[in-house]
Amino acid sequence: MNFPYYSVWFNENQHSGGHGRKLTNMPRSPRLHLPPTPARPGESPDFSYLQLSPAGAVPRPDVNVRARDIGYLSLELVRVLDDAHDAVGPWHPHLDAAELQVGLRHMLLTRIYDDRMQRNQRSGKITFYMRSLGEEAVSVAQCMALRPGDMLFPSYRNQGLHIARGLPLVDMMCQLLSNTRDMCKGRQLPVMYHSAAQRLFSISGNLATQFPQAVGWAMAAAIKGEDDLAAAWIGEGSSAEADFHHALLFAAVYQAPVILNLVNNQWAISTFQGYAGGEQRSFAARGPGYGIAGVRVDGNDFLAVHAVTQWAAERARIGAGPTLIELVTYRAAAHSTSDDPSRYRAKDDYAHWPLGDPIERLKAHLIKHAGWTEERHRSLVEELDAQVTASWKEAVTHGTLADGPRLDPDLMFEDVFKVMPPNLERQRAAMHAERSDARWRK
Ligand SMILES: Cc1ncc(C[n+]2csc(CCOP(=O)(O)OP(=O)(O)O)c2C)c(N)n1
Ligand SMILES: [Mg+2]
Repeated sequence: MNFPYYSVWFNENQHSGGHGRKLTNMPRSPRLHLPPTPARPGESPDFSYLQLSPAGAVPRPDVNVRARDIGYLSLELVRVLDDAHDAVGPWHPHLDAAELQVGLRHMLLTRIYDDRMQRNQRSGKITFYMRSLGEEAVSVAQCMALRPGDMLFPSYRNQGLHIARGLPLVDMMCQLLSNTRDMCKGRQLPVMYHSAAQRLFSISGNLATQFPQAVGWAMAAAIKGEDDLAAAWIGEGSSAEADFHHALLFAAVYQAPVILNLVNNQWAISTFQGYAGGEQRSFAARGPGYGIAGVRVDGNDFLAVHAVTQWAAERARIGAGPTLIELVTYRAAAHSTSDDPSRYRAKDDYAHWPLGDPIERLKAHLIKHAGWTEERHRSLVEELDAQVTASWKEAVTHGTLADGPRLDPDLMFEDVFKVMPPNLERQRAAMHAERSDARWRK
């Protein structure tokens, strides 16, 4: 089929980003609109579509405010760190220097871990990896603003949550290796960690399942009268799934103590966020539509992310209901080790991202206000680098892709059925027969 008008419409508007379109450019009869992607390979990075608010400019309402009275929070952008690296405005969380340094440490460890695992995949030591480069403040600041008893439902780009909750790196690496110490017993794609002890729910590769699961968990906590809350993370692309909407409806109706985090890193693999609905209105603005508080926050501003999460947590704990937080950030690296972003977006785009880098911004703030120095920073990087090296050395003693020890294949038949159905009994017997056959042939 040929759609001549649509391509004209697309070309005319592709650099406008959708916002502030002139009426003269609007079609005069119904037309299929294709959301524009701002910059393709070979073009200059273009972030003119991004709606920003100055640091310190957005008011901070009381935590018991009604969702319908704070629509502005879902359209503005809560920011604390300004361009001079000062913390300004009503959302300033006033964390002490020691706590901020812990935040910096977790973010740096996440980045160094990511970098090393990416290289391990490239040299064939693991099969697959996904980095969170540029998004470290989301997981780390949010985790630090929550309590250890709160239940977290992460996505595959939230390794900072596992690191900030204290899951040993060796455990995470053994999962990537699917070796004998893999907490998933070889049954999951690399990066799908979990930890019952740290209250980190299993990661699902089926996008957006985190939201209904977290809402259900929060409803149960409310029924039991507990004051632990649930927090979940999905990407902006995943919010196009029906699960997102079911979850918001249930959360609103039952006023579940839940924080629903939508990480808007602008991309869903090669698809720009406009196609998930970000062009006409912010993702956070979907909250008020359901009667849920919606807050749009600078996801690369550690202090703002911490403050907004703490606000939402307090709100949930006093029974004032759920919050939808849109964390505006940028996926600086490829989607995964199987992706090549130079095929679909502008080169050097991250260098032009208007909200900067979360680690660099917190570092600059600490240098200016909390006695941090380049020297201390360098030695912290060295220390964390050595920690990653030592952890990998230990992880491989539990098995690698090439060498044992290996997981017992019998494990694949366990943990699903209390009483094993006859077809699986037969398959297990066949496997045993084949394996003893193979041993006999040697
Ligand atoms: C239900 C479902 N549909 C499609 C996919 C394939 N898929 C995996 S990741 C991804 C992109 C998700 O983008 P986003 O939600 O923005 O998260 P991000 O990767 O940017 O963190 C897609 C389409 C999937 N895993 N599950
Ligand atoms: Mg995304």
